[in-house]
Amino acid sequence: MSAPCLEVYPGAVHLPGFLSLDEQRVLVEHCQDIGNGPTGWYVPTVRGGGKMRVRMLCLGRHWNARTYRYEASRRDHDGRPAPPLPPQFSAVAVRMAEAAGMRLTPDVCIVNYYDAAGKMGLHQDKDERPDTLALGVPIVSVSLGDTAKFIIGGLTRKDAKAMVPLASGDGFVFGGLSRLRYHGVAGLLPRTAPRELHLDGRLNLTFRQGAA
Ligand code: MD3
Ligand code: FE
Repeated sequence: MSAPCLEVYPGAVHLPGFLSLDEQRVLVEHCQDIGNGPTGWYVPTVRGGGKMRVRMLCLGRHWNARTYRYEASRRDHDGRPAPPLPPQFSAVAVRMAEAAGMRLTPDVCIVNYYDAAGKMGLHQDKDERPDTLALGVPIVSVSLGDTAKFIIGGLTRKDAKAMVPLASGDGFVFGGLSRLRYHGVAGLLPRTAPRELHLDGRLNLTFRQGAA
């Protein structure tokens, strides 16, 4: 028995319903514990001065929203060292990559928290090390809570786009030729989270290699 595995584009593999409700609950609780602690959630301000429409938490390394570089401490926010990346989190990402026929050794997990108005504009993820990008080492995404309207395009901003609903417990692995595709989140489908998670909105975890 294995969960379904849908290759949306070469190297872009959707794993619907990969995580059990119990596995989801453990991740949600752990993220909320860190997020509500002293090195908790913040709203990044990007280059140009705009605020992002998500709350963020970087584990293992910090992604600086001003410089688009990874660093040890939250220099664009409160100067605190990034909380460690829990090994149980990384283990989930490694399992998902394996189910998609890929491999990564994550050194960072970026947790995005979307409330009802949360969204993320179209962008590429290319701040990781050049060798990681060139080799197509995947980013692994874990969705928890409300379903997201995830938008995926091509290698240029104007390419055709598709909408893929990402539901709670879904994995998505973006490696190989899909590693540099443009993507974003158009919004949430409100009140679609499993009630048992006690999560208002959505958490997305992205695991990355090459932030060190
Ligand atoms: C496709 N997060 O954190 S995850 C991000 O749902 C980000 O919070 C979105 O985009 C979210 O950078 C989407 C799915 C994702 C992540 C990385 C990708 C899709 C990707 C890299 C290349 C192509
Ligand atoms: Fe992204």
